[in-house]
Amino acid sequence: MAKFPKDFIWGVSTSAYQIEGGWLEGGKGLSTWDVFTHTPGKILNEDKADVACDHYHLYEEDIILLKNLGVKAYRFSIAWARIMPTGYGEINKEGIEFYSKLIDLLIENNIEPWVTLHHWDLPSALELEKDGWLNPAIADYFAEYAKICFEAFGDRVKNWITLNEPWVISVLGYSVGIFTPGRVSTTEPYIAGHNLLRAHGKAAKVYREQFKAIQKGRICVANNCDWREPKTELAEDKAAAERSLEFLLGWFADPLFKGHYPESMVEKLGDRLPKFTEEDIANIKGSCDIFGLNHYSTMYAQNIPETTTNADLHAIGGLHGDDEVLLTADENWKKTTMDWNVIPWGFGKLLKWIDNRYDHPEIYVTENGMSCNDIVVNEKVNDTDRIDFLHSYLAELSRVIESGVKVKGYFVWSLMDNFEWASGYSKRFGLYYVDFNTLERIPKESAKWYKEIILKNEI
Ligand code: PNW
Repeated sequence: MAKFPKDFIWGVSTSAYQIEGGWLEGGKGLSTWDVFTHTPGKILNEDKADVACDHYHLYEEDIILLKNLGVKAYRFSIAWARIMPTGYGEINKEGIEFYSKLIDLLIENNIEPWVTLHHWDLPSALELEKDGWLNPAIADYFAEYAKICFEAFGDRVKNWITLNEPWVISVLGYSVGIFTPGRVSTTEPYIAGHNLLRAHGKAAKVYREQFKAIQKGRICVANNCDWREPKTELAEDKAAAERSLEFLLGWFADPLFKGHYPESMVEKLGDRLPKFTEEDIANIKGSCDIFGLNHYSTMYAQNIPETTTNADLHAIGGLHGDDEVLLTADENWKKTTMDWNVIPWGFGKLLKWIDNRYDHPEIYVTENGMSCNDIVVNEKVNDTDRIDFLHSYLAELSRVIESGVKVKGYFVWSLMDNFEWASGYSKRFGLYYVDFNTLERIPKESAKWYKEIILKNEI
């Protein structure tokens, strides 16, 4: 048994597009994900999130679920197109009112709102008219939107996450093309990534200069990172694992915490990696009050020859070859239904790597969780695999905290089953089971288990 620190923040996470529905309601504009899911061939089973969990109508019920879990914090995202239907210009009052009511109700129930400003659902007009994240001007549109949110909600919201997983937006959206805007390019991922950092920087500057002194909140990015374990003891494989982490997390966290891209990226990418202006650096460097981490899995890493093309890499099961690293898994490792490896020690190693590389930041695990084959039997979902997963990852987390790494909070992905992007409704991550026909929510065994952990504050 290990105790967690007294003020440890226990939470759960969701995102707007994955749970809200109400895609044409309340004055909302279309987002890129609305358009993408309505494009044949993009999503498994042609699933769409027009209704999703219908949280837009059922949010009061969902706050009761949160209350029943006993979480101290709830991380959700704001749909930019609900606040600004085209992403710029006109403000939609109904959208502001929706989130305002949600925030008030959370606070009434003693649940801290943790708000993500952008969890991938870019207003479609910004994509169509302005080239989305490829256009440097997006940073100003984002800062304007962020300012409206700070103004409307910042009296009550004290924890802001500007962006969710800029790596996923850049790589899955602009290199692999399985997420919006569905592009396949060797240069665009780095332009999009660059503009995502610039957008965060400008929004953070607005917060720092115009709101922070009065509102006294904190701001950060939620970056995703899995652990990379060297496949062998060979120096070249150890270097490959390090390089893989740099291309995954360092790409975004190095500029945010150190003010420049990792050397390995500068070297390997040459002219494909854009350069920051002095103004960019002033906005970006040191702009995060805390370190947000979404963590799911671990892979082995080994060096591959520089001559390997992306096509070669895809043929051997790789994703994105610019780091010249081959990722593999041990066939004995336990896997989730996403095919992600369950390796709790990788979580611990990653947290120590972050602590060391970024000079001991306060870390919040803004997402961690497992997709399982959940089924309802006699009104129960006996998700023992998920309980084992959460137990082992939290036990690892408590050891890491014990060793001095400053992890201050943990959010399970996710409160309830929801729309899992390109996988549609085929993957279930929730502590609550959602029947997508009746929209009924049923607590899984893991929900009861998590509630106990929160109550005892120990694992
Ligand atoms: C995250 N990867 O997505 C997102 O923040 C959530 O919206 C999502 O539902 C959750 O994790 C589960 O997938 C990721 O390829 C998608 O490494 C892909 C990756 C990582 C995270």
